[in-house]
Amino acid sequence: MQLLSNFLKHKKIDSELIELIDTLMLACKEIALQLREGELAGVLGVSDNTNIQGETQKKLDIIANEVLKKVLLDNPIVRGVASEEEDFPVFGNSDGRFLVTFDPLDGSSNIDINVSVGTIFSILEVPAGVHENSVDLFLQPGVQQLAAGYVLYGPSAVLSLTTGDGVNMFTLAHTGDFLLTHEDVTIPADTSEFAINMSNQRFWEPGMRNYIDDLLAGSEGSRGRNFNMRWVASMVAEVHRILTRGGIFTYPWDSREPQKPGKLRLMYEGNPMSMLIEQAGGKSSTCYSRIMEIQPDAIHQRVSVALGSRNEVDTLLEYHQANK
Ligand code: AHM
Ligand code: MG
Repeated sequence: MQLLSNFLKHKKIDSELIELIDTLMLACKEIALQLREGELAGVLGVSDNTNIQGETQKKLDIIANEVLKKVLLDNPIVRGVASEEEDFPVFGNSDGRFLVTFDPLDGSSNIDINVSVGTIFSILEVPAGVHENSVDLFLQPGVQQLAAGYVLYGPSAVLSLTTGDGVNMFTLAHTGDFLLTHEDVTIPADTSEFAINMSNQRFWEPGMRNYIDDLLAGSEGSRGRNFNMRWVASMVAEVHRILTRGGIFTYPWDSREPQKPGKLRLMYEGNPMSMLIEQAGGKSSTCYSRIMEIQPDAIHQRVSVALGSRNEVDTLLEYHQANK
């Protein structure tokens, strides 16, 4: 089995990008250790803090954020980082080449019940000739990502990574190394499995409501077959399932906060997950357009997300077109 860094060298990935991915994995290994200790390390439960989106931070949200920030900014190739848990980007070496955005611990409502969570990251390059540090450096569409991925902290810790040439998975071994365990991941184009928080049904647009109604009608409805449902409430776990066996995941716009496009964040969740899904042959959309082509105008911008098996996402888009 191949080591992550050897695999990337073999693929002729830029050596500084390999160094950055190694640095990220150093932080993720530390987070994996803290998660494994759980209650024993006194890291479960909520803190007294709220983040910029008004969510109460878990102790482990804060720990994971601090670990990633410190480890990344200690490396001079990093110009700056932007985190779901920080109000503003934080800058490091002014000559650094890379920008990293991350959700330190996605799905953190699962921490206290010992269910899978994950770290999601996206790597961008500092635009040429820009010397001033500002949030604008980060506001690049997803198509400009150099690399993206997540580490799922489940029964085993797994890195799913793309550098723009397919998706590969690496499992954290007891030696502390990430070893290649799944090469060239491909998502089946068709699926009979969907993931959505059904409790929000009454707040959805008609297109989404009609689409889900037809899935629930199963073999008696227009789709002519039965569909199964999964909802882990941890996007990393949902995307991992879809990369492994196909499926569709959506967190759509809903009428509770009509001015916001959805719950998930473009820079920390939407873009990196879209790059992984597209690189594995799947499709990712807001239900109307490609997520990775959105020009961001704010670092904590929200986005409506529908991603997974290509043909099923296309079907969902047709429902939205028909109900516009
Ligand atoms: P978080 O980044 O604050 O953890 O929120 C994102 C998570 C996703 O992982 C998951 O898909 C979704 O929120 C679950 O939402 P809900 O609580 O509505 O089920
Ligand atoms: Mg989060």
